[in-house]
Amino acid sequence: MMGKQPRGALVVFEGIDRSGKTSQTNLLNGALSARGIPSALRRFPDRTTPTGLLISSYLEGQKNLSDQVIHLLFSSNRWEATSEMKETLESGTTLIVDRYAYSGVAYTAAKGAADLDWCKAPDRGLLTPDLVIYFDIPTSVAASRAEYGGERYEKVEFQEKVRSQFAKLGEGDKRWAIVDAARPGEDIHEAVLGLVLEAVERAKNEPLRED
Ligand code: T5A
Ligand code: NA
Repeated sequence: MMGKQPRGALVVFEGIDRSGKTSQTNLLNGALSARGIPSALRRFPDRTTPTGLLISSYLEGQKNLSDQVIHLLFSSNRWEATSEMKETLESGTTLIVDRYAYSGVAYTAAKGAADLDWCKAPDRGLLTPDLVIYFDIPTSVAASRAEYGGERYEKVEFQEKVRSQFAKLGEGDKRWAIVDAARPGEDIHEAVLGLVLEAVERAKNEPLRED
C-alpha cells in the first residue's frame, strides 16, 4: 500500500529590519528546489490582502492606527493565510516564511504599550513552526546595509528594543536557532541550509501542531 505523502516543514525566519531575511529565504528556496525538495515562499505581512493594504499604509505612515489595532491586524493577516498554509504543508511542500508571529510580538512589545501575554494571545492556535531561524545582527550593521527608508519602524533606537524582545522570545525554545547574520551571505546560507535540511527530515515523522 502507498504511504501518505510526508508533510513539509514550516520554517520561519525572524530578525530586525535589514537582517537579510528576504535575501536568504530566496537563496534557500532555490537550494531546496535544486535538491528536489518541494518548497514555497511566503512573507508576512502579506500586503496584498485587505488587512495587508491597511498594514502597508500604516507602515508607510499614511494611516495612523492604535498600537492595539495594528497588532490585531498583523495577527489577522496571518490567520487569513492559515488554511492555505496547512494545505501546502500537508501536500508535502516545505514552507519558507519571512516573518511570523514572533515579529508580531517583538514589535508591539518593543513599543511598551502592552504586556507580553496580551501580545501573544491573538496568535495562539496558529500553525507551529518546526524551525525558527533568528537572524541576529547588531542594529548598526543592519542599518549600514542599505539606508532605512521612510517606514515607521526603521529607526535604530526602536530596532534596538525589537532586538532585545526577540532575544527574550527565543529563550528556552527548542525550535529557535540563532544564526549570526552579520556575516557574508554565502556563510549564512550554508548555516541555514544545514538547519533546514534537518528540519525537513524531522517534520516527516512529526504531526503538524497548532499551538
Ligand atoms: N511587523 C511585521 C510587525 O510589526 N508585526 C508583524 O506581525 C509583522 C509580520 C514589515 C515591517 O512590519 C513589522 C516588521 C517590519 O518593520 P517588511 O516589508 O517585512 O516590513 O520588511 P523587512 O522584513 O524588514 O525587510 P527588510 O527589507 O527591511 O529586511 P530583510 O528582508 O531582512 O533584508 P534583505 O534581505 O532585504 O536585505 C537588506 C539589504 O541588505 C543586503 C541586501 O542586499 C539588501 O540591500 N544584504 C546584505 N549585505 C551584506 N551582507 C549580507 N549577508 C546581506 N544580506 C542582505
Ligand atoms: Na524583507
